[in-house]
Amino acid sequence: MISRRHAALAGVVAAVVALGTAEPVAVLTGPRSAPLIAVGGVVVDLVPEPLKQFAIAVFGTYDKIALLVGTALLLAGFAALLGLAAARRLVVGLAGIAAFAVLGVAAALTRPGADAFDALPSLVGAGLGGLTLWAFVAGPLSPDPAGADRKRPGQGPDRAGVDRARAGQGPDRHEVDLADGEQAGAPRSTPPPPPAAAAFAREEETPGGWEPARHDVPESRRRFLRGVGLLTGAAAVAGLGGHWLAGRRGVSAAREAVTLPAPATPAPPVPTGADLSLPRLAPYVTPNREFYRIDTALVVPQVDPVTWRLRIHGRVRNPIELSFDDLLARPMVERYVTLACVSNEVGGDLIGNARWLGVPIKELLDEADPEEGADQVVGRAVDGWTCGTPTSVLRDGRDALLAVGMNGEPLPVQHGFPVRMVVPGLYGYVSACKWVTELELTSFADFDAYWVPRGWSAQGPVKTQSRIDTPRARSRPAAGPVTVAGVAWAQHRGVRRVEVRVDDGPWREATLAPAVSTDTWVQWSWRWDATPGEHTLQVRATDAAGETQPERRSPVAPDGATGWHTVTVTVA
Ligand SMILES: Nc1nc2c(c(=O)[nH]1)N[C@H]1C(S)=C(S)[C@@H](COP(=O)(O)O)O[C@H]1N2
Ligand SMILES: [Mo]
Repeated sequence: MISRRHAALAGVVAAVVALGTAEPVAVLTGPRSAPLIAVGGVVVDLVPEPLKQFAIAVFGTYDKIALLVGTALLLAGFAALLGLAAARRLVVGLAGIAAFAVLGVAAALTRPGADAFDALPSLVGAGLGGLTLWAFVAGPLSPDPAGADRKRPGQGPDRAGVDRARAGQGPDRHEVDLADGEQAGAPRSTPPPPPAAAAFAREEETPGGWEPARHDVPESRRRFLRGVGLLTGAAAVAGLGGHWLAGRRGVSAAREAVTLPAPATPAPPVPTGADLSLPRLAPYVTPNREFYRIDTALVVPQVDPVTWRLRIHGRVRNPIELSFDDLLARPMVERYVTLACVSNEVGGDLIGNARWLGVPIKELLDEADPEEGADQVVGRAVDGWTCGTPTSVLRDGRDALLAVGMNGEPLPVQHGFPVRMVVPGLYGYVSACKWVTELELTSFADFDAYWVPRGWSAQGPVKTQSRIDTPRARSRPAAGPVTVAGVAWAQHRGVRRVEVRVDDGPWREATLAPAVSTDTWVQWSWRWDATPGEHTLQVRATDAAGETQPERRSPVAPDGATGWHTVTVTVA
């Protein structure tokens, strides 16, 4: 009979085999069909909003890794329990694996755009995982294989021989084993258990109605442990290799092959002085690799520009379908636009400014000719994610783009390659569809985009905000003149004024750096004569319409945080 520790280990190894062997299969069927990713994707779509907020708050943009690691740990726990169950009744363990297979298959098949082949990784993985569990618990790799050990000790001639051979080694054999360096890989039996444990072991062993020959255990245990090592190693190789292969099937090569056309209308140059270039102050233009990333995709969608198509359809008189080349052939405009996430807390960094190259969405919509009443344009991504943008906003003349370029490069894959939406003045969740393949004209009454049923507002204009970047909270600037600086934004309206105050004193007007347009954030600075002691700095911005940020703190849900960014420093 297999011990509890071994049974739990067998369960975990079976799970590792299941997940590892599913990976190479997923190379053929697509990374989203791998069980962990498929189930993780469902979890992302299903977890209650507060939990997701918590995850973003705690793990920031590492929330996905946290989710996968958490899922893996949870799975390991379940697998150990399944191993224990299997030791009592194998069918129970196998049924547990089958249940996980059903979960994996269901998750993979319900992902947007899935086909029947997506069931394969879970099925193959579960099959091999089940086989592994059987082999360890009741099959040839069992630390106490049924075939051999269900015989009474001393029954067979070879067994008797072993018993005899070992009998002479005396009671100290175990200690010899443990002390002998040369025996590193050799069977190790633990010292005789204390009486209580022995009783427990005995109890575990009784249901079979037999007593194992103690001297046989090292033989079969060695086989068991070797099996554990070999199968774990093989599953790891299969898993990592499959993962690596899947990565090679990605679109980074296709991305590198893209040559962006020159813009018909280049972006206005960044005015001198727009970037104060202060340490710790966010640069006016955010480099691509530092640009925040927020999306629901557990694996970054790999969209081949050769097969990419954009359909503009729904309530339009002229449905349009465009290829990537069609898009690139159109006159491109280039614009600086600051993108912000609705989940950005006061003082947070889920915001960035980039130079985007793309085709005005307005021109495409004008050609498609929306019907009256089609007040919502639903951007739909390859991964099924959707956002709903007011048709009026997309047609009011602002630089809403179907973007292909970001800061002079094709869009990074994480940021939506080959094509995404960028709409000045709206939070990303209602406007910035990455990996976009459809623009569907509908109405707000008829369709709720991804985040709306999850408690977020259907309308998401960016709220006026300001942030202190320097000095940092809890820093210790020296007494004397201190440059207080940060960024402020009110995309498409523009920032009129930024004010700073110290310790609830009078508001002082900060100096605004120039900006390219009202669609980007602006840097501000204010010279503070800092006196020793603890001080609280606060900032607030007023937009071009004269509206000042409210002091009242409101949470990010349902339509963006409000409140004044406040930092406390100790002047030395
Ligand atoms: N396909 C897809 N596009 C998406 C999202 C998503 O989850 N899936 N998230 C949106 C949100 S909430 C934001 S804030 C922006 C962020 O864009 P970035 O990752 O390029 O900064 O993308 C938007 N586009
Ligand atoms: Mo967002």
